[in-house]
Amino acid sequence: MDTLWKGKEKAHDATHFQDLDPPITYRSILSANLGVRDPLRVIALCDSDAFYAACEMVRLNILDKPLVVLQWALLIAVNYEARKFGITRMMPLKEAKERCPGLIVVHVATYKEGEPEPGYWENPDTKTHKVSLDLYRRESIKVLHVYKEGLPENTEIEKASIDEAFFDLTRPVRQILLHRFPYLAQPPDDAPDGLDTPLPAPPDLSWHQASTVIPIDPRAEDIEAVQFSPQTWHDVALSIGAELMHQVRQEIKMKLNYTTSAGIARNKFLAKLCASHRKPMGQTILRNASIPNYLLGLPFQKIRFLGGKLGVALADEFDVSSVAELLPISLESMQQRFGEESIWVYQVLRGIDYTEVKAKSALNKSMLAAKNLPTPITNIADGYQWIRVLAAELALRLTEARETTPSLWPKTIVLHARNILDRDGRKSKQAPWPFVREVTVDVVAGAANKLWREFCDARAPMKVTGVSLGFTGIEGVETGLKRLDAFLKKPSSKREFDEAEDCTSAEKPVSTRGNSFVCKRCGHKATLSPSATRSDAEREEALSKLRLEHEDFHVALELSRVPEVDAAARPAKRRKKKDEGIAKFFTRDSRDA
Ligand code: TTP
Ligand code: CA
Ligand code: CA
Repeated sequence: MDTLWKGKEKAHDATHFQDLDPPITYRSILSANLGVRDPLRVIALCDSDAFYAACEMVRLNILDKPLVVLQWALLIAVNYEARKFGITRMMPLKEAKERCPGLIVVHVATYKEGEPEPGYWENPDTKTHKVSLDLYRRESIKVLHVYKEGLPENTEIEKASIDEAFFDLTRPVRQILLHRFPYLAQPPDDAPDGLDTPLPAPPDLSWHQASTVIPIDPRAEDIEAVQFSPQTWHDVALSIGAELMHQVRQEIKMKLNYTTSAGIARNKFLAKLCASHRKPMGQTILRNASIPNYLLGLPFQKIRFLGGKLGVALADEFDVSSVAELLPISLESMQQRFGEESIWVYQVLRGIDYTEVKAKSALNKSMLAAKNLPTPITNIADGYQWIRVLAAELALRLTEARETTPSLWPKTIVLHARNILDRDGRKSKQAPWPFVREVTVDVVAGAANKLWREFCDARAPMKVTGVSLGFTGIEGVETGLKRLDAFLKKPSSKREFDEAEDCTSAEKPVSTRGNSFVCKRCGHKATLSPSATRSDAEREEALSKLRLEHEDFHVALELSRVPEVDAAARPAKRRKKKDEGIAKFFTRDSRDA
């Protein structure tokens, strides 16, 4: 594809970008799964516009007015109306108000001691309140549901942060391609290499109308002529991907009133990069031919993961600031300095990223409520009020999560605290979490208070500057059942606890008679509600459902006693791995939960 290099004065070494023009053959289009190296790969990233501000606008039913979201004294989200006044994130509130006297200022919801639910209080204070992001989490899940419903079933979706998701559209796009261009399904009889024959050139098509297409060379005079026609089948694939994204983004607007922006490209990092090209309510296509010039002019810190410590280290080590300057550095010297894994950096600079789009488990395995304390806790008694605030948040979040997955239960409750007068600094205490149907503030606070007392050493001085309370090992009962099942299949000598026998003894744990059954283990009697229309079979089924529910209860109870080293108890091991190679340069974005 010679257009790739056309128009660039300072000829760059085309060999750097060879990967961008792979042959596309009948075999490529007919393969069901070519994975991350698929030459027709289509990845999108969709990011909600001014997300927290948008959530508040929808909640308050305010449209088209300048609004900012405040967290303590900081502006954390600025809607696009307010941006017209030159207001930016992190600007002092005073300045923002001067720029726009009619500005609507919403402080994020906070938990207040003694209140079971977060609210929008007047003058919240970090000394007495704790920020709640629950509204945004909830809305984030709703957006994700619309993506899932709106896109073809074979789209892989990965939630990447509170307001972003990646989409692997390769499979649905391929289906559409074959449907629209059925002649691609079979090589012509005279094809020289059979399935390995390259596809014929695509017909003259235009790009998806509502998308912005990044030009191949922004400085070329004949931009229209060169850029505005898909020239490869991958271009056509990107354009179809853009149709799908546009449609689902419109659904989000219609159903939830949120606007979003998307980027569509051959891989994740490029999709993310070009998603911010046209905001708000825009979507951008970055075709392969446009990648070299797009990347060359870029300060490399703009690339996902190269913005942080790794970017700084690269700039320092090689005394460079742009992608163009980094390109001549050989893979060997990069690996010498930053370890094996820096091949990832080397590839990214060449427009390559083999990272998969992978749906994360629907269940968040842990939940954490944390608070940095502006006024440190110096004695046991002062801790209880904060624990109650954290307990309220956890109780609410678990209860809410159970609305969609009723069988959800955590295995462990963990309290972390940072005592700056203690040489060991941060410590955690944990306890198995009992199976309780109603997780109230009182129940959570009760368990947490106990951990707090264990944490506090009455004889030692304390100055606690941060506490967090969390649930870990959250699972649906079905998963728990499977795990228990696997566990019990091990030879008994390997079993780590005895009680397991109780809940899976060979004899049936319940006896059934008529419309009710009595559990032999706990004596609980469950009775079906009377129904005149029930047949015998239906009665049996209803009864066995009740029985299963009750057995779940016992299994959950037992599982909560299974000793397991969970994530919270493994920090040392993890840290070691993290410190190797380039990994140590990655810091987790707290919003990427
Ligand atoms: P972003 O997607 O970075 O920003 P945004 O959605 O507000 O605006 P844009 O239209 O440019 O995408 O972050 C998503 C939300 O995360 C944001 O609305 C507020 C929150 N956030 C913080 O709380 N602190 C921060 O430093 C950033 C960057 C975001
Ligand atoms: Ca956003
Ligand atoms: Ca974002």
